[in-house]
Amino acid sequence: MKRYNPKEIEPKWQAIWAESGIYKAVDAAEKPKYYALSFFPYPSGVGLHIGHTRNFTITDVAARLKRMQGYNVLHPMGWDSFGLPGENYAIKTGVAPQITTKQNTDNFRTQCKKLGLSIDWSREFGSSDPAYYKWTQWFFLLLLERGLAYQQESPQWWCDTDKTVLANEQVEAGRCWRCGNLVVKKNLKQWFFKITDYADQLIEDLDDVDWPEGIKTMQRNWIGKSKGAKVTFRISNREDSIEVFTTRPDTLFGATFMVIAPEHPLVSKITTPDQKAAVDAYVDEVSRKNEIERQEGAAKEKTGIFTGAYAINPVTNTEIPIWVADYVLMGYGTGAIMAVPAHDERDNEFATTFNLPITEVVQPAEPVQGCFSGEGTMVHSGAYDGMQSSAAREKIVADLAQQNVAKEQVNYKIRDWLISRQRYWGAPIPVVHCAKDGIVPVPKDQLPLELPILEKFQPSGDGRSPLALATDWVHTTCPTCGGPAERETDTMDGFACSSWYFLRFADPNNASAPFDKAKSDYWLPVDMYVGGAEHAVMHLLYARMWTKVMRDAGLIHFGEPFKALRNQGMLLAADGSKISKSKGNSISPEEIIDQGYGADALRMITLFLAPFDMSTPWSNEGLAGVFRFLQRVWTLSQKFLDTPELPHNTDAEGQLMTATHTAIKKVSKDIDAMGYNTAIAALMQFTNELYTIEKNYGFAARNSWQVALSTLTQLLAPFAPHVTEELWADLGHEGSVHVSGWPVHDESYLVQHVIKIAIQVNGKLRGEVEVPHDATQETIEAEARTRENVASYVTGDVRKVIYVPGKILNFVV
Ligand code: ANZ
Repeated sequence: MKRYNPKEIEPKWQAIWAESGIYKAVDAAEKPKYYALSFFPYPSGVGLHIGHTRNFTITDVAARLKRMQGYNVLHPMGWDSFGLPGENYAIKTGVAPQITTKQNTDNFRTQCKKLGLSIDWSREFGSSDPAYYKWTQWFFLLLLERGLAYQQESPQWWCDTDKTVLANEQVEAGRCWRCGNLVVKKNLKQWFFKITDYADQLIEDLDDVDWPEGIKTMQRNWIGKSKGAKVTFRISNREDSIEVFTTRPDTLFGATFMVIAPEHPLVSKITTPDQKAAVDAYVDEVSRKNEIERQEGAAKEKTGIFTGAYAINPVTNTEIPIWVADYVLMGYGTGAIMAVPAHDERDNEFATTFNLPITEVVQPAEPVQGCFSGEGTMVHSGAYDGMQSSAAREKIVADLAQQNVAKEQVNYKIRDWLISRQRYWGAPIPVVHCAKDGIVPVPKDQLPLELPILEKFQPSGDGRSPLALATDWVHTTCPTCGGPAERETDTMDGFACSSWYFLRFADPNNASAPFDKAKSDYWLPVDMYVGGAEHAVMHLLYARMWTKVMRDAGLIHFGEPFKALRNQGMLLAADGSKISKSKGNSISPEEIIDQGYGADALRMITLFLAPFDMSTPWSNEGLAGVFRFLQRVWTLSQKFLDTPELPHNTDAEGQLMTATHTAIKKVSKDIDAMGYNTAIAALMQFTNELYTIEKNYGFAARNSWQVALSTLTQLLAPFAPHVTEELWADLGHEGSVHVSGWPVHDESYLVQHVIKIAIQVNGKLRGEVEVPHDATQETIEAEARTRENVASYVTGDVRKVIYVPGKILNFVV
């Protein structure tokens, strides 16, 4: 008998697939299209890790299923190949990132091929290829033309380790998302994309996409739209006034003090001489704290200082003190608040700490503990007393608007996207700076503006990128006036490159445009996008913005790039801890394949351990288990092929057909819904059933066996593409199993001949009877009464019998 040896069959089929081009996506074919995509992988020096394996396999199973179901499938792969690690490696070793990137992508490609992914390799590219970043630069210029890219000096997050600025989205709890070090604010001139112009659309269009709710919520919160009002407070005995942003103008009568941020420009102006020393000391103390200390401190206990100045509450006309405190942030709203300690938690803590007056102005319908921040009935609010707070909110703003004291205002938390980086290994920003003409775009026919090859990679040290050291490259002429000019030396963040790559796969080799509209119209949007959850507010937000810009520029017809999104869960080490290089608990996909388990078993175990979107520990036993399962499938087919014809047997035939069609139904339902682990479990059960039938009847009913084993092979094909391809050929089929069509079940084989009915008395379960599936109510009643446990409760008059066909019979006595 032929033995199962993945080392033999896997490379063989990979070569045949490459030769036949079976996974090539055909542009604009008649068939319906399906575009399945994994997140853009960064080709690191260590090669594929087990997380990639899970990610790529999920997408591959979806792609293979659709291909078998008759779709024209696009399943491409490319590399997010610009980025810091390549450059840091170059600093350490002197090897140019161009060289290491090529080595790493070669390695990634080889490893992906060993996984048996059904990728159209003819569409591969990397974001650091000049032929690709030419168009990233082209998009930069498009944004510039449309007023959506600008350079501005402002305080921004700076990472001292990576020696570059970071976008807000790349700072997590005050730390650099890459290296984990604390970041600092620096005043720097940087490039921004105006993502704020799209804030409303980015919220609204989330309703139209099939994404995990958690990611949608994170995006909504990050954009942070809040409706409220801007209210102006006059300062006593001064010309100046303070503007605040509040979401609760209805609580204005309860504003008993004001708080301004320590960085607020009014602090130095309004502080009275007797308070100056104390205020200066406080502001200085705060400025020394980093953002984390500030947030943590503000959560623990409120600190602050009185300025000595007073403002006039515009509705009560009373004087209220103005304080400085670090729980008010300069970067949000106006950097100043009206404090309503009766109804805002933070203001309440502050008032309690510093003994400031607390006035209730909104009464809850029912008494509540602590500070009430909900809606209720207005009290202590003059003419507004008795109104509902939500109605009073609008009325107060409308009334104050007449005196120019308040106006409606919408605020967003999101800030414009900072995209310039002081790093070498990225796409150069294609503009020059001219003393006469200012910022001048590099003419589009001169793109790509290629990165010069550098010998030294250290950042220049003056806050500029290493490109500043390439003086020959930096000094150029102004495209407008021809005079001397300097090139921009910042490069674009890698997130710019990954904001449109999914479109390039529709037309990867186009030299005259980023993509052909007919091709992108055909292939896009992406039908199924799969990757980790960590990009919730970075890549997934940026790509949505670029897509909307392209739509507005008439380049594409849709506004959302990813119709469906799924996040895979993490694979953890066997002990449940996170896999990390430093812990030395990595699991190497390539080693597992080479040890002899093969790619098919590896693919299956990454999906069998748990639902694909849940994190789960790795299991070597599990791996051995799925390998044994594949071996059992293999052995059964080989044994069948080696067994001579037996006399026909109708029982065997019936059982084979029921098992087969039950499996088709269950596996199809689960795999369609991406219930991969349960689909695999159903395949295992189907295989066990086949073994039982074989034990009882041998391979009698040969035609039915041929159908059963061929069906098993097809149902298993998306998960284990190599072994199924081999078995499909062995079972005598022409062509590839992967384009053989998807089996369809026939309900008539599934009729259960005996069914179980639960018997209840007065709604309580008292027993169960087994009857033919077409038994009448009378038969079931009679059968039930023969059971002692039922009979003992059914004494005397039966008032009613309720029958739920096929399920429950209930005696009401
Ligand atoms: C008075 C008030 C009364 C408020 C009340 C809330 C409840 P969101 O929803 O996040 O937009 N605020 C405004 N600017 C701030 C800043 N720079 N730093 C800290 N807090 C600031 O929050 C808006 C609310 O947060 C505003 O409404 C303001 O407090 C506070 F019962 O005004 B509120």
